Amino acid sequence: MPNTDSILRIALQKSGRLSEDSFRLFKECGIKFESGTGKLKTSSSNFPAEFLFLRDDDIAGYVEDGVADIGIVGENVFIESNRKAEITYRLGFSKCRLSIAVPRGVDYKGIDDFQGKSIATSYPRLLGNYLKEQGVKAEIHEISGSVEIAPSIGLAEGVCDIVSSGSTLLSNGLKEVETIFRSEAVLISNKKLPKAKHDTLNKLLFRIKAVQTAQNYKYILLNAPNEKLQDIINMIPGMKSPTIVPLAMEGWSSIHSVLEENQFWENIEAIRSAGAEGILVIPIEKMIY
Ligand code: PRT
Ligand code: ZN
Repeated sequence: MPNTDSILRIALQKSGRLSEDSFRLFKECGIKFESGTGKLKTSSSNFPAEFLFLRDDDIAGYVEDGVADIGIVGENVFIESNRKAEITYRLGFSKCRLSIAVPRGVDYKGIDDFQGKSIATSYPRLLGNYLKEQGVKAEIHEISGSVEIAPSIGLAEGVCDIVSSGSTLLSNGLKEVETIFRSEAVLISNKKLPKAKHDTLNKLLFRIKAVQTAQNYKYILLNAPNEKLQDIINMIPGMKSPTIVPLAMEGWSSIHSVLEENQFWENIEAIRSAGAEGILVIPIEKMIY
């Protein structure tokens, strides 16, 4: 059993847009726990961690108060909450933007159009800061849901809401005119974590980084005639010292290397015309430098 002082209490969204990716992240980090059992709290069987499953709106407050040590939450919700906790790591999933939208038929010229008008939103703090920065005096109507219907029922001239694909705005006859904040899932931590818990957090971050680095890289294998080996190696940026293995077939070798996937695809046609065959691109689970 781990020393109880080092057990990290982790707050995750119980069910919603953050849950699946949050649960997957821990799984990929090799941290086992039961989810989806309806329990509100569970312990990991192989890592000093306890998990609390909550509404996303409650996570920042729990972390500020120290009921949870860390949590995963949308940056939009965290900033809006104004809770005091640290953003320790940006996770890159659940990306979205907070945007202002107006009815499609409106001839929008700029944010100054909102002087003396009103905007409905569930994000009064983020919107208020933005309007202040822009020097616009507009009324903010705070509503907790179905923001996008506000203009059609005469509640406000515009809305400020989360947008991902844009289809919700479209189907409500609205068009996006200003993006005021870009958000992604963030790992937040209590500001006064005791040393033992901090050490556990560092172990967790080490694993998260290893998983995320690995996702951008692939293990590449390809076969090539020996006289073309150097040409092919030169075509692949980042391939500094690949492993070259002779094949049973006379005059051919296999090249093995770890590459950033994008660099590889950019040159795939040239690599093939140079004579490469049997190309395999294999995912890497974890990568530790
Ligand atoms: O039940 P609980 O309170 O825990 O969850 P919730 O319903 O409050 O939040 P949830 O699960 O919907 O979202 C959690 C977090 O996911 C948000 O705080 C954002 O950081 C992030 N996220 C990413 C989104 C979206 N994409 C998103 N598309 N949150 C909400 N939406 C909604 C948006 O409000 C709008 O109604 O989806 C609609 C727009 O989507 P598009 O694709 O039509 O543009
Ligand atoms: Zn919520």
